[in-house]
Amino acid sequence: MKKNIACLSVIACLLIITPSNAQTTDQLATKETRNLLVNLKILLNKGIMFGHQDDLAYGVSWKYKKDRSDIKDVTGDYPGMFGYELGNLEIDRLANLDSVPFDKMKTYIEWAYKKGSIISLSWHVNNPLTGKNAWSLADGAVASILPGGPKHALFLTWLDKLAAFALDLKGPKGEAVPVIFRPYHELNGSWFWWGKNHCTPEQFTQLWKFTVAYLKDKKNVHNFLYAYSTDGFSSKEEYLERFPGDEWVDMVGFDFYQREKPKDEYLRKMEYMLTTLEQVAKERNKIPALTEFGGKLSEADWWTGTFLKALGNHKISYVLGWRNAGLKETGEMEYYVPYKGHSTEKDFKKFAKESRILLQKDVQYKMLYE
Ligand code: BMA
Repeated sequence: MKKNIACLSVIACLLIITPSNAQTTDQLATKETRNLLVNLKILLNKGIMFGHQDDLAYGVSWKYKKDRSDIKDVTGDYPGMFGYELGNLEIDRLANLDSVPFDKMKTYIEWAYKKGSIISLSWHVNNPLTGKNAWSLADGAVASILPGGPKHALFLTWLDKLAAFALDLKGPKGEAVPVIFRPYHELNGSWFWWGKNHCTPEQFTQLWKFTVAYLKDKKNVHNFLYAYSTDGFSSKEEYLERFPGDEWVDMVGFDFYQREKPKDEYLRKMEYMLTTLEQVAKERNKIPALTEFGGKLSEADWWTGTFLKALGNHKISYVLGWRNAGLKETGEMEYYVPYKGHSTEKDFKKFAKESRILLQKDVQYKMLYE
């Protein structure tokens, strides 16, 4: 009898922790997607994946060179995590708002998956009400696309295109490539049409839920984990004000750039936000991540002198450095990770050698999708 009970409890334990039982937002998430969620949780105890937006597409002084990456140029290895951006897919452009062709993006994503890195997709989606870009502000844009709204049908066609792209991402065995989808980001700011001053918390959460439900239930997209990602915040209440609910979110994160902030202020804010984020993640059984960052790269030791200190002993899944756009048409220089010859190159190498900073080779053998 006792033996039977022991047996049963072992079986029960196994059932609890098997990936097939992972609590993904999407109950029908693919095996690889469920495995990813379980493995991300385990990996929290090992280190932080280093990510870079548009890494394989271009760097500060180059564009579309096979296998090139500013991170690889500097460290000899690729990022453990890659970010790509879908804005303009919904209006049938061949390239996204930062000129990355979607067919190339697809090959970068499939390559990253094959190499064992993880992938996140953001979506600076155009304003469905004004027909202009994501920064085109109009009160009522969110309301207009909710069920019953005048732009609802149009927005569904945009989600259809997003779904088609997601379903077309394939691994070597024909399996769908798991992706962390991070829509409607920086939602507590007001610079995007879905931002704080342009819709109520209820409208925002409705938008979130209907997007997720439509993708998984109507379009059969089962390779998404969903990331809720704010901008910087100053209280837990602010962070959670527009949180759609535990059953609609897999990951929690925030975007934060140092810009002109003095080091002390940056460190203080990061410490507060990462602590709060970890608390939220723990309470709600979610995976925490720094979903975008950028630092003061005029300081030669920024990586070990500031960023590593900001990360402290926090257990977060990944940090995503934004894009190395280089010199833009506006005359502005934009980059967030070093390139060969940059003044922080040496310090970045030191940073990347830290055992808990994970590049591609460090995550590869963790087999995050198995
Ligand atoms: C911003 C800038 C823009 C870019 C946008 C979307 O932070 O990098 O140049 O168009 O992100 O990627």
